[in-house]
Amino acid sequence: MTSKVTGISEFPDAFAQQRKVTGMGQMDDQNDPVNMILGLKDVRKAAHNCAVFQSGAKPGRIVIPSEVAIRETRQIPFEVDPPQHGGFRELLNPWFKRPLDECYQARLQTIIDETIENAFKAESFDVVSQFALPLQSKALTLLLNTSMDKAQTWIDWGTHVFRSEDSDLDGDKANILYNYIDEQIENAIAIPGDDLYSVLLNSQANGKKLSKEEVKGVMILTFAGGRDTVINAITNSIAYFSENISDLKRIDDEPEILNRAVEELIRYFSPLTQMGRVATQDTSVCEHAIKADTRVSLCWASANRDEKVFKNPNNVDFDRKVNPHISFGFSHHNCLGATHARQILRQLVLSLANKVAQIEAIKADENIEKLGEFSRKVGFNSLHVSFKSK
Ligand code: EMZ
Repeated sequence: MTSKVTGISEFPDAFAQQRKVTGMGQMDDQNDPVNMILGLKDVRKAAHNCAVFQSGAKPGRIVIPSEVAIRETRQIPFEVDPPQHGGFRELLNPWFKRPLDECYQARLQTIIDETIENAFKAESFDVVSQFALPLQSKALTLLLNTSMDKAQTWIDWGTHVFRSEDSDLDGDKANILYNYIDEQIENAIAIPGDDLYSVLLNSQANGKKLSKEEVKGVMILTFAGGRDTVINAITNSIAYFSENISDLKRIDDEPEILNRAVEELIRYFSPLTQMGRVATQDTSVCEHAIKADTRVSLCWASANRDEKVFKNPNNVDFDRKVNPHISFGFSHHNCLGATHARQILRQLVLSLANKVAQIEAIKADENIEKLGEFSRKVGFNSLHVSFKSK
């Protein structure tokens, strides 16, 4: 079986040239320009220096594209600086580590098995809307500890809660999420349960009970942060294996390489291109002046291809033993949802390796991010494939 589309497993490094020449890139974003930090060492250093490069700026400003125009609620903990940040993480960490429980994993496996079974039944299907989005939404019911029937509403929202086909920042769409969360919070106040809303409403951080607005801030992040990122990681993995089926077979033969393989895929795809910070004072990065109250970005996608750190950075190498990628961020703000995301990918990739003999790609529409002078393939708007079972 030969694929009708080719090259879809390739995710070129959009930043190579600029990283080598100056280590910095520039882009405008709604008249609030961004100096992009491109090298791994520099990204780590800035991520660590949260006194100079803050996250607790105006809500929405550290996101690129900025969400200042469509969001007033501060997302917690990612738009909060230390020391308050630490108090929120302490509260949230145990909950977001639940994917390590066997019982959670068994429930996730049922969702994954059903998703793959449905894929076998279809002659062909769109991985983004018919595989990755439903899988991400159903898995989210486990993370929130809510009933599975909630997932259909979230599936209907589409891949991104703030972006639509017509607009990168869709205020009407964002309001659907905000209203939904407000309603769920009121329900949890009226009838407390054992879901994340109820748990947060009855919790304290930094010595104070969480306010409704703070609970909303955690919930917006939980819905938005792990959505297109997880969908991209799933879809891109399937695109990769469609052209590298021997790598999938290898995981079936040598399951002990699973975790290493998943980390390498996550490095290569870098599902979140970058995250911003706001400078609290005049400073410099790579001899480039950064003015107080302007934005920089920590460009994870570029850092993960840094040739000073990764040998053959543009190759997917399941034998890469040392892999200090920063796809889940770095330092204080490393991704709260990483355990959940990793668990989905590990169980999914292993199940595909066990069950799928061939993946034929039929039609692909790549999602190219335009970032000033850079164009980066981050995933797919749609990817039609067919699965052949073993
Ligand atoms: C924000 C962000 C978090 C933002 C870790 O990333 O993800 C983006 O997709 C959202 O639009 O609001 O949650």
